[in-house]
Order: sequence, then structure tokens, then C-alpha cells
Amino acid sequence: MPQWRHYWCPGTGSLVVDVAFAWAGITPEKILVDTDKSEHRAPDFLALNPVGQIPVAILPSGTVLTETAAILLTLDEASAGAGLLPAAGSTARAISLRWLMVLAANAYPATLRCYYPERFTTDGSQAAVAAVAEAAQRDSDRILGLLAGEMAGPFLLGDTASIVDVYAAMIAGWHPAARSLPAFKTLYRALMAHAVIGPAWRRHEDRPD
Ligand SMILES: N[C@@H](CCC(=O)N[C@@H](CS)C(=O)NCC(=O)O)C(=O)O
Repeated sequence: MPQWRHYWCPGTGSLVVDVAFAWAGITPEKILVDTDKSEHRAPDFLALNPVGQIPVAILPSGTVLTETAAILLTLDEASAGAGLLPAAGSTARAISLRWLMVLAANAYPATLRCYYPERFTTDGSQAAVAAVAEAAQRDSDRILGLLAGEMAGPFLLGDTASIVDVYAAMIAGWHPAARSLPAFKTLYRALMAHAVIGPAWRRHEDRPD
């Protein structure tokens, strides 16, 4: 029977996709794309995602899905009732979608500018690259600070976790100032104590041999 596939690498954005698969009750075939070895630049991977980024999911139909938010929404639909996101039509879902999009459209791109500042300037001088990185860090911290202020606690929506919480904690974890905010510390602790999320998060971090 055709299976889902997940092109992933530990310590990257494929963390939230790994957790979403576990939460949806779907066990995909996992294909490691080792970014330390630049495997995301290899021709066979670029044929799947010409942008050269992970995560990538392949649906059982063979359709290639890139973009974390699209993968999460598709997994939510594929696992109706699992609770990755609140029910369609609810106010809670609207709030979740708002912050899902903020993470995808603002926080994740700002993070990329922190990690790869040289990509975002045509001025190759050290000063120009450092200025991009500094502005990107300020931007990331501002966006994540806004989100921290919205957290009802321990999760975005109060007592009920959604996959947006995992996405938020993952990105906050990449930024020292954000991850030390009380709202994100509380969120991280609650996620680690969650019966499905905690174990799936820890499994993701175990790099295979
Ligand atoms: N817009 C993409 C961004 C994915 C992304 O930036 N992935 C990073 C890993 S966390 C990556 O593959 N970086 C390698 C590169 O950009 O060269 C998404 O939301 O999934």
C-alpha cells in the first residue's frame, strides 16, 4: 500500500512535521537528508524540492508537498479528530491559523535570515552581512515576543495543545532570547509532558547511525 514519506533531518524544521505525523497516527517512511553533508543540494533532492529545503512530505498519492504549514494543514485533514488543530469553523481554529501563518510567513523567514545572512544582501562585506544578521535577530525576537504575549498558557489556547504550539516552541528554541521568555519555557515544559508530543519530540532528536 502506498505510504507517506518524510524527507527530514534532526534539529531542523522537520521536527514539527515528525511530531505531526506521530500525533496523526501516521508512520511515514523516513528519508534522512543530512544538511551537514549538503544532501539538500544533491540533484535527486532538488528534483523533489527545487528550493533545496526540508521538510518535504510525499503523500500516498505521490504528490510532493513542501512548506511546513501546508504539510501540517494536510496532516490535520488526513487525521480528522486527532486534534492537531481545533475543529474547522471554530474561533480557536481561526486563532491557531493566524499564528501558524505568522510563524510560516514571518518567524521562519526571519530565522533563515539569521542563519544565512549572506543570502540576503548583494554586499558581500562582513559589515553588511553582520547588519542583515543583526536586523534578522531583532525581527525574530520581536515576532516571537508578540507570540509569547498571546499565549494563554501553558499553550497558545490555554489547556489544549495544537500543532501550532510545537511549531512555535521549535522556532523559539532556535533563538536564545525567545526561548528564555517565561511563556516559552512554560510551553516547552508542557509540550515535553504531553503524552504524544514529548516522546515524538525526543525521538526526532535521536540522530540515526
Ligand atoms: N519555507 C520553508 C522553509 C524550510 C527551511 O528553511 N528549512 C531549512 C531547515 S530548518 C533548510 O532546509 N535550510 C537549508 C537551506 O536553506 O539551505 C518551510 O516553511 O518549510
